[in-house]
Amino acid sequence: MSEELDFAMQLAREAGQLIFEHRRDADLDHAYKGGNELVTDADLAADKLICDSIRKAWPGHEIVSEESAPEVAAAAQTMAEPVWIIDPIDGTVNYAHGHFQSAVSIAHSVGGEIKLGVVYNPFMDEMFSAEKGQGAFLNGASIRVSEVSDLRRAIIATGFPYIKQGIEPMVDRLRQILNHCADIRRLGSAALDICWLAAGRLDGYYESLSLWDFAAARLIAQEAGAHCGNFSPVPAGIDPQFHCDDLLIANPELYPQLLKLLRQA
Ligand code: LIP
Repeated sequence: MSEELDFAMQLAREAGQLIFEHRRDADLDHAYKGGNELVTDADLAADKLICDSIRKAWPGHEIVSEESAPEVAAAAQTMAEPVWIIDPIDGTVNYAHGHFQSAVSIAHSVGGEIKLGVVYNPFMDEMFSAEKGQGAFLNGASIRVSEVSDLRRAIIATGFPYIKQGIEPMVDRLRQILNHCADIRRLGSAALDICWLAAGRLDGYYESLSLWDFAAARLIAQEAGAHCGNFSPVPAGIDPQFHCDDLLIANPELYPQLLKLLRQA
């Protein structure tokens, strides 16, 4: 295990403990970024803990964070210095409503490649982790994607943006999936959706996101044997590891079938 992965796992657990105790012991304060996107004081406290710890341990590294440095996400792929990509609470709406499907997500990119990812759900005490080329793990045990090959037996996860304008194409894609697959799940945390796919609990996933939502989980799924891509063209010069639009992640048997379905919608 690299020093960076050990650091990321310890930090994710520490931030997870903070958000767990914060919700247990205090009333949550919250606000709406841009009038739509929920953020709680726990998001901000966890973000501060994570970013302060990174700056102390890795002073020369860059940070992309949903709560304190979102504007540099687009540059993450080409940053010269190593970059930490942070979502202090993925599944903020779930967290604010007392649900248990929320996680701390930490990824580390070097030279334009995501080298490690950690996603920790403190409410289930589940630590998903991966380093490039080293496999994927849940609480230290190796995980693999499902072997479901028939769409009619497949459970597919997705999600929807905070702003609902222009949602019609998403409804059309949802109709396609419901007409051809066993069922859908909308669990409210992209990072955990993708990690559950890596662990074989889901068979496919699609959504458009922000980089911090998926940077860690996408590597975990890839290391667990998933095919990770996009169901619309990726612009020239953009590496799919950093491309936020129309993500599609599935086991290798289902990926081409889902790609065809989503493109036909
Ligand atoms: C959330 C994602 C979820 C998506 C939500 C939101 P947040 O991230 O994890 O999959 O559907 O719209 O983007 O805002 O909780 O970090």
